[in-house]
Amino acid sequence: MLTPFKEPIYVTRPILPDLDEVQNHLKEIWEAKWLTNEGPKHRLLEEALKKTLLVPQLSLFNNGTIALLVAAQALELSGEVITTPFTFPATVHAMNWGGLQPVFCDIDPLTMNIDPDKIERKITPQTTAILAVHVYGTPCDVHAIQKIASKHNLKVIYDAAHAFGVEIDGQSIGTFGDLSMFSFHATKLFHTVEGGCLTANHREIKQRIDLLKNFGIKNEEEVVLPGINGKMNEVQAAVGLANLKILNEERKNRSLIEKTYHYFLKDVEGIDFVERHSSITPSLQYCVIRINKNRFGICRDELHQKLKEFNVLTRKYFYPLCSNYPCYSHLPSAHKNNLPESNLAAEEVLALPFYGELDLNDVEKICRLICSFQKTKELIGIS
Ligand code: T4K
Repeated sequence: MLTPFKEPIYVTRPILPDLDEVQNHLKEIWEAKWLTNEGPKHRLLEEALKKTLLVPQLSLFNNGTIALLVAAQALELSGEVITTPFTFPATVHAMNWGGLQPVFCDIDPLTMNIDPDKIERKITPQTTAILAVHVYGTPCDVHAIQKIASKHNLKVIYDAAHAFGVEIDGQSIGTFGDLSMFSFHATKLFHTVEGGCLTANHREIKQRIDLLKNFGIKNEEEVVLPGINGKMNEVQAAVGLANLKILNEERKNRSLIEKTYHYFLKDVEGIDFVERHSSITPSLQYCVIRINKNRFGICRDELHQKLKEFNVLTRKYFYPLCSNYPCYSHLPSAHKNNLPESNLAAEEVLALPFYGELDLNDVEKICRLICSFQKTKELIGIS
């Protein structure tokens, strides 16, 4: 007889570094009386992350959303930007705040990333960029996207909020396109409480980004660009430095949890995982399943609700779909007929509890619960 968990099991919990380690950093910050504006911790974290993410250029930010806003400014985008509706609101809102018109393109049903085969027909004389998202850390078809961008002289920004540490054949995900944005929000694999970064391949663009994130101030006498306040402070950077030390341990634990979910759920009728190619080094940011109502017997929303009754708080990332928000649903590209795969994915996805501290016995229990709700009762792998 399966009983509810006594305490809520959240979709994620933040990694927390050793408190003494953080306190040591804080002591140094207090002594230096240098709290923000590119202090020593900021510089250390920028260098450390360049090595961790294997990227030539990196600029830290106070959060990922501001980093996206600055990316659009840095690349001098205008007019229309082709993007995916299957993402967190920040992706599309950042373009809107930058005065850009989002044009929604449908996704590939397997990766749930923007479908390169559908991008070209969205291009108009006003299009200046493609903003693609590596959803759940699954890499976009970066080569196909670059081919289209080069052919039409478009910029490419990747929202890599979920893709910390992802590599394709050993190449960092942060080196594709013109710019990539990583989020370091508390719910991310690596975090700085709030935070983020932009990665780039060239020094000139980093210099422009660094001006833009500091109000465009070049020196005491010159303000050269219409910048914003995108700066990461020293306390955030300190948490980041401490978190880097526990990242590998977190990855190891998450890998075991992912394997456990796969072991119990992969053969269950009506449940599908996102497939991962062997050339990909994963982020282990999320563990997401898709529920096919006809095969599983109940729909995703019913499963989400039933799990909640057992204190398992899964999340429907990304429902509702951005193109269905009242602020975007009037756009011609937002019409449901143009976005069948995105609309279906938004109805079927469920992010399972996934964080290093999650007990493997609890993972097994969550799987047993999921199987117990299956109407067809084909409990493959679980008695
Ligand atoms: N692009 C994409 C594709 C993104 O996914 C995101 C952010 C962005 C851009 C923007 O990056 P940032 O500007 O945020 O750097 C969460 C995060 O707030 C958000 O950063 C993230 N994506 C999104 C996918 O997830 P919510 O609204 O689901 O967060 P919340 O507060 O409901 O937290 C989820 C669960 O995490 C809670 O139920 C419990 C746990 N939690 C959360 C926090 C904040 C904790 O245990 N401790 C905590 O401190 O958005």
